[in-house]
Amino acid sequence: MTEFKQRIFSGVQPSGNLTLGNYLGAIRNWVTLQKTYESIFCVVDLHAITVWQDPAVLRNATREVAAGMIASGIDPKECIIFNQSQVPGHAELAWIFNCVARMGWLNRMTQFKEKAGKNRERASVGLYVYPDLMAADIMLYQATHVPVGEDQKQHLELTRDIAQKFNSDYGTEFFPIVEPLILGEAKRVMSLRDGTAKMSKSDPSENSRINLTDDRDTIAKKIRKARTDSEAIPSEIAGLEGRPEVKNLISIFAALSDRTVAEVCQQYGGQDFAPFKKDLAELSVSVLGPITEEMKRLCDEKTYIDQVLKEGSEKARILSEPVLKQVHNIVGFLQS
Ligand code: AQP
Repeated sequence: MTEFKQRIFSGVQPSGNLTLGNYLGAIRNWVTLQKTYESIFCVVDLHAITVWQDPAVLRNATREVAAGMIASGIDPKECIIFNQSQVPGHAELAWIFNCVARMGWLNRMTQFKEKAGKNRERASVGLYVYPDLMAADIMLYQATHVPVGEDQKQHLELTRDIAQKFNSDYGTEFFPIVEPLILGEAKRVMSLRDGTAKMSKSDPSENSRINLTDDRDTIAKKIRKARTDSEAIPSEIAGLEGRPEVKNLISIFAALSDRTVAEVCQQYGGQDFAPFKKDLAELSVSVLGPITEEMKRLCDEKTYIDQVLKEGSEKARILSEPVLKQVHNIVGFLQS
């Protein structure tokens, strides 16, 4: 068995404002993991253009997502932070993986079905092969672990399938079989308006999500308006069954306060939602407020952010080039 260096890769699309979902499902866990793993964090702009992005908005969002990562505590001196399009190996390995992955595998991807909706025929080919690019992002660095929200679990299973098929097709153990790291009490943060839909940057309803750029009043207003139901808060986890909106708010509270869902149920059980929502708004502001402030400050320092991304890209290229060269060799591409 090949021994791989323990390495993390993960990314965020610059397809809008960072949300509480991105923070709790991914970025916050990265901050903890960067202390124990060699870490590579990527602003995945190639993924973002699988749906139309205005070029000027995309440029801004790329800087803003990088600023959000740094403001949340990702240390550019300890980790590699870069934007995907500055390292050509991602697109190149994705092509090779397009030739490894099977149509049947991609046809099962729920994210494509959700995003393409009824307009499947009009969706971009990029959106369809998005998971192949994601597999390439990870395998380009032979990463062993990927911290993500629960929504990305299926794509990581596909990454494992692609790595396994590549290894078996070419009689090698070149690619590691990656392990997902899905951590915390809020693994899938749901929309504040609909507890059955994921909180998402691109949801047309602003009130469905909390953005890392929201100010105190906006956060309080969104939480006040968050959908609940007419029953009291349950005092046990079992009482959350069939109440997705309530479960979501309790999970967010637990994650933000570093407590368990059971503990939060115990504290607020039997009460109605008004005091709970008030406390949740205060808690959210106290955790997110300093991040928002720092993010704003960093967004004004475009030269600094661009420099971080440039240096990160150079480091990423140095790591990725020998991997890609070996892939060329394994596949049989003539190298002069
Ligand atoms: N609601 C969520 N709960 C938990 N984790 C989440 N993540 C995203 N939304 C939630 C995690 O954040 C990381 C980056 O996600 P992404 O930006 O690359 O893509 P996404 O999952 O498609 O996120 P969005 O916000 O829904 O973007 P759009 O609207 O553009 O599609 C991933 O680790 C993801 O699991």
